[in-house]
Amino acid sequence: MKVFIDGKFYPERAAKISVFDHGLLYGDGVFEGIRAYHGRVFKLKEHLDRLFCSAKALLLDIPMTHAQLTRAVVETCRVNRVRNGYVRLLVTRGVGTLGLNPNRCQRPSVIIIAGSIQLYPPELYERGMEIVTVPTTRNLHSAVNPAIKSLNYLNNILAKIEANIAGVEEAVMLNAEGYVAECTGDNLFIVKNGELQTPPLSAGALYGITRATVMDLAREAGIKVTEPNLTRYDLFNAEECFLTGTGAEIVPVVKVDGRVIGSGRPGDLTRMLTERYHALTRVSGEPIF
Ligand code: PXG
Repeated sequence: MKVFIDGKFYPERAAKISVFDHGLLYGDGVFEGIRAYHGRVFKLKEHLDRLFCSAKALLLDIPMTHAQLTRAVVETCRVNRVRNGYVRLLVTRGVGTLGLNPNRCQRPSVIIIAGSIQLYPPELYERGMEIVTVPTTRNLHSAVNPAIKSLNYLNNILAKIEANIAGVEEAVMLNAEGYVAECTGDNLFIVKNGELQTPPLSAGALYGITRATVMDLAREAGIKVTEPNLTRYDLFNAEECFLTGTGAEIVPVVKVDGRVIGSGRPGDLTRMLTERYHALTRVSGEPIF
């Protein structure tokens, strides 16, 4: 594997950054997780737009343009012969001193890794997943805004650990008001009266690119989509429930906090949207070869 660091490709073993990089010392930086399908980078423009928005919120100047990053991501897939895979793009604050002041950092670093990802076993997509609500709430907008895809993922990691302790793969995170926000690395949807519902971004969800894609696909199929505040009660009484994310794609959920959702099997609307999502990945994206 060859890793892109600041304009050059390095063999995996030589792909290293300084221990004085504030990305490591403080989690000061931003990232994107992107997928390639069938020789195309899926939704690359949307991922780069979100990367620039995350960086802007942190006053982090990305030392490359949108067009340069597009070329670099495609090139990283090409040199690694990744046609179906996963791209991790990071921008760190760069090398600084042992104090948290970012003004002491010389220049942000851009790192691009192209490899593969399999978050959950394939059977889980057939049978459906069990999830639980966890004690750790989603970050407040007034603290670290949950819209920022920063290198500091401890809020989500704590929730993931709590899910693991409960013996399940994924956690439902509520916000400080008790409304459903999202899961640790995925957005959450339910089906109610045949309509699709997902928490509003103001509830503390990431502006998920898979979320937006699924909402578009549902509307194209004539399904109404709304973004109301949701409580745990709404999840328990949903007809269907599923999660969306670049890594996870679309995961059916069949149990929440011990309550069986709908029939206890992946629902029809979930299956239909999954098929449409995979069909879209076959025809859309930035060509690699
Ligand atoms: N919420 C959070 C907190 C995320 O980190 C999503 C929602 C889904 O957003 P997208 O834009 O991907 O639909 C994410 C993204 C991983 C991994 O390694 C996690 C994500 C994406 C790719 C890989 O666990 N999370």
